[in-house]
Parts: sequence; structure tokens; C-alpha cells
Amino acid sequence: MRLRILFLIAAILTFGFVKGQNTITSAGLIPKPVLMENNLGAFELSNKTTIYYTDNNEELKKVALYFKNLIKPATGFDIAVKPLSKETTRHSITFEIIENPELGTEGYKLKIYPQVITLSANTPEGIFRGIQTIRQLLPAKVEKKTVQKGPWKIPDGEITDFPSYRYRGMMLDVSRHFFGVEDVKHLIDLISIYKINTLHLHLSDDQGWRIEIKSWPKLTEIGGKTQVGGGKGGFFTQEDYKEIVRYAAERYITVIPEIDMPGHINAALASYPELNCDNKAKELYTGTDVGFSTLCVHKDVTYKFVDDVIRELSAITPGEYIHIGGDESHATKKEDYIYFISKVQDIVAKYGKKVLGWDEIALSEIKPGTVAEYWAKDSNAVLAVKKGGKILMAPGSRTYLDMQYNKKTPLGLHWSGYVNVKKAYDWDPATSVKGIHKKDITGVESPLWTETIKTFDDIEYMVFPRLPGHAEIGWTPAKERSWDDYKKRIAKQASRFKALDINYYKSPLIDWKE
Ligand code: TNX
Repeated sequence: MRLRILFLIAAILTFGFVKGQNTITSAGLIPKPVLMENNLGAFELSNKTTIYYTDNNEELKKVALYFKNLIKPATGFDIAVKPLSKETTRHSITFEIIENPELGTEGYKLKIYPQVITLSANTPEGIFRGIQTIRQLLPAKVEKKTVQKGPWKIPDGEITDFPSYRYRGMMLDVSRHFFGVEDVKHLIDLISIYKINTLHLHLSDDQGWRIEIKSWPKLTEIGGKTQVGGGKGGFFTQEDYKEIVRYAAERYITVIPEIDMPGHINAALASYPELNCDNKAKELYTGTDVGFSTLCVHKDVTYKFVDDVIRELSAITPGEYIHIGGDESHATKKEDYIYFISKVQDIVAKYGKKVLGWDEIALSEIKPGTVAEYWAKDSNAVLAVKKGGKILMAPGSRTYLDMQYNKKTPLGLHWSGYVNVKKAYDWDPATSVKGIHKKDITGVESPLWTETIKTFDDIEYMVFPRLPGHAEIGWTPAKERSWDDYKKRIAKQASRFKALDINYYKSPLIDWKE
């Protein structure tokens, strides 16, 4: 009898505790982890906490320092980071490299007790992803840049987590409107919170060439001079680009550069007369039409140009992919397009890289390792798979971050419909195109085209809150996802958006909890 009463009291206390306090399952984690278990109590971060890392692993040490520096401004704590030794202190967070095939490259296991946290993974990359989970379990004010009042509690329990898809990306178009190194770094920081691991940079288009190519300097001297609306444009020097790649790599984000060919190429045609079939340079273009420009497919100099560009870009791109564009080449004859895309795949292979291209590349040959990025046409995606390619899912009607949310929201286009927060979230890449299955898909990407996007505030407005939803689609198993559950969790992210000063779109579909 007495035992029963004790149980009852314990149950009441537990319920009260769980109800009033942050728990792992109530924290609103995005992407939602594969397995979560709550425990009573919490780990409290303090100045006495020590971070340990195993095996004297230098890369892991860097990740540990990243975490230390992440939480420093808001907590004010200058937490010690040490290699794991026998005399560990009681109040510690340990990052350890283990061997657990279930977790893959990016997965992690997180165990949180009142006195210790252990975060384990096969790789430092997995530890980095797990750190983003710890970050989201901390109060949102941890994101602020000035010292905030504690307590800094992390709810107890366990998480086992790993992604559904290897590729989880965002694309930024820096051609239509140019965005500089600082903006790109800031974006990298924001998307890393949601375990995004790839940043695709759309570096050239009709309106601007944005990457220095040393053997063709006029591409940026002339082709980088303007942008949509006639503003001053700009470009990345190779040093700038390398700095972006380095900064992204520190956050386990791979940069994929895109040179859009054979169409979307007016900026290059304006820079070098010899790239035109009639040897006359085009005028620079500051409008927003598409599909009017093409490289001269049967000229030798065209392939000298492509070779030089891919060679220089490959040399400063550690990631395995180069994106060759290939979309909307309406000004290129079909047989020329097929010929060109086939040749360019060989050039990319020659420099040790693999090809990504918009889904139209399926009309050409698909060489081993090539991935087609599905944006519009089901038949192209099916054809790419038939030809042995894989698919990156970026359907315009779901993932295009440049689509307006609805007809009242001020920025963006709507050629593929309005993409509200539910439409962006509530779909499954593995079942959305007939004939394409999970095994054919490398992952999910969210492109932000910037015809109407001029400032970083504009970027934030289009990216948030849709991108976290795409990040979850790429990470969380489809059977664990539902809109009703997601909308409660995205509502809770609002306090984090606010602490980060993100100009997010306050969709009326969500009951925001700032
Ligand atoms: C189509 S999507 C394009 C881009 C535009 C975009 C605007 C794709 C591969 N090509 O050139 O910027 O629409 O939404």
C-alpha cells in the first residue's frame, strides 16, 4: 500500500516536472531525431563544465572548440577543452569517436545525465551534427551575442540519430544579385543549425559572372560589373572563394560551384567576343528573362574556355561535384545541347570531379557518377535514372525558396505556384515522382534564385521558415514526419529565430512561440 502511494507521488511529481520543463521531446528539435528518450532532470552548463575529446584527435578538438565558442557569448562561460584523460572531472561533456555502423558518417548518439553528457559518433562530422542538437536543447537565448542570464539547462535523456539522405543542400544564386563573403558566411552559420551539409553557389548567369578565373580575367572585370536592376554587381576572387570553402568546411558543409552552361551565359558572352558565333560581344544584361543566350557549341575556343574554367574551379573546390547548369538552354539547338553536355561531362571527369546538372541534362548522355537535379520535369528525372544517373530532389513547387509564400507576400516569383510552409514541408521525395525511388535519390536541395532578392533580410525572409522543413525532409525518416507534429516544433524555433535576429516570415499557418 505504502509503495503504491509512493509511486503515485512519484508519478505526480514526474508529470509536473515533465509538463513544466523542457524535455528532449518537447524542445521542438528540427530535424526531428530518429530516436529520442526523455529522462528526469537536466544537465546544467556552468563555468565548471569541462569539454573532453577522445584519442587526441586534432579534428575533434577543433569541433570541441567550435562548441565552446558557440556558447561563449551568451553564457559568458569560458569552458575548458581538454583531451580525455583518467582524471575527468564530474561535470563534463565528452565528445568521443566510436565505431557504430548504424550511425554512418553523420549520425551520433547523445546521452545526457545530470552530471555528464557524452556525444559519440564515427566521425568529427557526426559530433558536429550532434552539437547542433545540444544547441537546440539549450534555451534559445544561447544564440544571443551578449551575456544572458542562466540557468543553462540541457534536459536529460538519450538520442540516437542519423540522416535519411546524404545530400541536404541549399543553393544561393549570387549572379542575379551578388552577395559577398560575409553574407555567405552568415548564411552558412544559419543553415548549419539545421544540419544542412551542402551549399551550392550559382556563380554565373546572364546577369553576372561571380568567380575570378585567372586565365579569363574579363569574365569578372566585365561580366561581374552589374546585376539585375543595374546595380554594381561584384564577384569572388579565388581567395574569397577559398575562404568560403574553408569556413563552410569548418561547419561540415561542402561547397558546390555552378557554372551554368550552355545557356544562362550572357555575362561570359559580353566579356569575350570570341565566345560568340559572330565574334561580337553581347551587351551586359540586367533584366530577368531566361533562355536567350547560348555558348557557340561548335567552336574550339568554347571548349578551351570550359576546360580552363573547370580546371581552375576544380583546383579550389575540395568537394566531389561541379555543377554545370544545363537548364533552359532554349537558344541552343537540341542536338548541339546533347553534344555539349556530353563533352562537358568528360572535361569535369578529367579534373577528377563528378557532374551535377539541372534535370535537362538527362537529354544527353549520363556519364558514371552524374547526378541530375530535378526541378521541373518528371520525364527528365526518370530518363536520368534510366541512363544510370542519380537524382537530387529540388522540385520547384516544394523546395524553391524564391517562390512567394502566397499572393500577398512581397518577395519572389510564382511560376511554380505559391509555396507556403505546409506545402514546402508536407511531401516525401521518395514518392513524389512516379518511377523514382529512394535508392535513386541523393538528397534534397532548396534553391534560392535572387531575381527579386536584394538584401540579406530578403534572404532570411525566404529561407525561414521553409528551409528547416526541407532540412528535416532530408534527415528524418518519412514515417516519423507529420505536418501536425512539425508545425508545433517550427513554432518553437521562433524564439531561436528571434535570438538570432532572423527576419523570418511569420506564416499565419503557425502558432509562433517567440
Ligand atoms: C528557373 S530553376 C531557373 C532560374 C530562375 C528560376 C526562377 C532553373 C534551373 N532555372 O534561371 O532563376 O527559374 O525561379
